[in-house]
Amino acid sequence: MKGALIGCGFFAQNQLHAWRDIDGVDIVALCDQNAERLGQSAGDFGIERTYADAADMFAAGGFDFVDIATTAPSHLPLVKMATDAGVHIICQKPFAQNLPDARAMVAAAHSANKTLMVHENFRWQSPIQAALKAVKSGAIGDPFFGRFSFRSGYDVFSGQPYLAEGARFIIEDLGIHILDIARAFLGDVSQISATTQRINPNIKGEDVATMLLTHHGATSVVDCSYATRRAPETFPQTLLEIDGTDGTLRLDAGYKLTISGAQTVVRDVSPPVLSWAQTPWHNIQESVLAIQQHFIDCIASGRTPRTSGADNLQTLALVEAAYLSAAEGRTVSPRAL
Ligand code: NAD
Ligand code: 89Y
Repeated sequence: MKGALIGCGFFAQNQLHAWRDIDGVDIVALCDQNAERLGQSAGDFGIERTYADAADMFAAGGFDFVDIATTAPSHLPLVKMATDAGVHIICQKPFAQNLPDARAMVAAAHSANKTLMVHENFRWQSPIQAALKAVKSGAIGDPFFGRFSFRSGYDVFSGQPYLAEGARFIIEDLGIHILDIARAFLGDVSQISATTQRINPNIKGEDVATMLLTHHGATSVVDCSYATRRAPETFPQTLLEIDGTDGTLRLDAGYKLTISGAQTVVRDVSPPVLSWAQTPWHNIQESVLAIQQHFIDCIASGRTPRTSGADNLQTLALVEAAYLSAAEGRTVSPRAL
């Protein structure tokens, strides 16, 4: 399968490495408005066809799918170009700046009969997958409570300076992944209430968010912070506590998975460090390979990806509902948005 990639920035390097690791996939064209980044990535990955303008790349064609690795404002026009060109799409998160844009992209892919998947990769991290497998197998009975926690003091702004500049920060950038993990474990959400805080005075958006979610038959707390200085520093680990009718599951710092039912089993579920990965990012980097492999497998077998564009509407609605809840000091139903 031949692919093209748009946006050769900070995170796209992981996507390019992962594509190289997937059998039967060849990235044949690259696009970026920034000539330096475009040239650097083309050289590093040996890709000959390069474009400053995505419209020119789609007009030239010659690929089956496009990987959109740009930030959210460009997603709608780029997805529309892709559906007009009749190619499958894998698009970075946050999928859209608002729900109407996200719905328009899902509708465009549906009309073109093309696969549209979002890089909602945190649930694809192998420690999270190990925990999910245990819960879905019934190891702790029916889950009735979850805590999904991401707290760190890691400097994400040096690699991604735009994160300090937006009116929104942690829910839209990082909380989106943790809300998606909560959905993966406990299902969709009927109500959410949230508070936000800004602790770091040098950024515009919120860097702390605490959210209470009502699922069908379960309640969860999703707490996220980039203002937490602690030892050990756990970036970029999501820590879990799930209580079920027959036991509990915990994913603690250092990728330690404890399942307590009739007996207690403790496992090290540390993710592998891929040849091109760097700690502590290896956890995220491995999930990039896993999600991209899933995208290819789904296209080949005609299945809908688990983190499809349509599925991601639910996660995006939770993000919008969390901001609305925090702004208005009330509980919000994401289904009403
Ligand atoms: P970046 O700013 O480093 O790179 C984006 C690149 O896209 C830039 O080089 C820019 O010139 C290019 N670009 C933007 N619009 C374009 C257009 N219309 N045509 C061609 N090129 C265009 O950003 P980044 O840090 O790499 O982040 C990209 C996205 O990845 C963000 O949405 C971010 O949230 C997401 N991200 C995801 C994860 C994850 O784990 N899934 C991790 C980090 C970042
Ligand atoms: O952009 C974010 C993401 O998706 O994962 C971690 C991150 O790079 C910083 O919060």
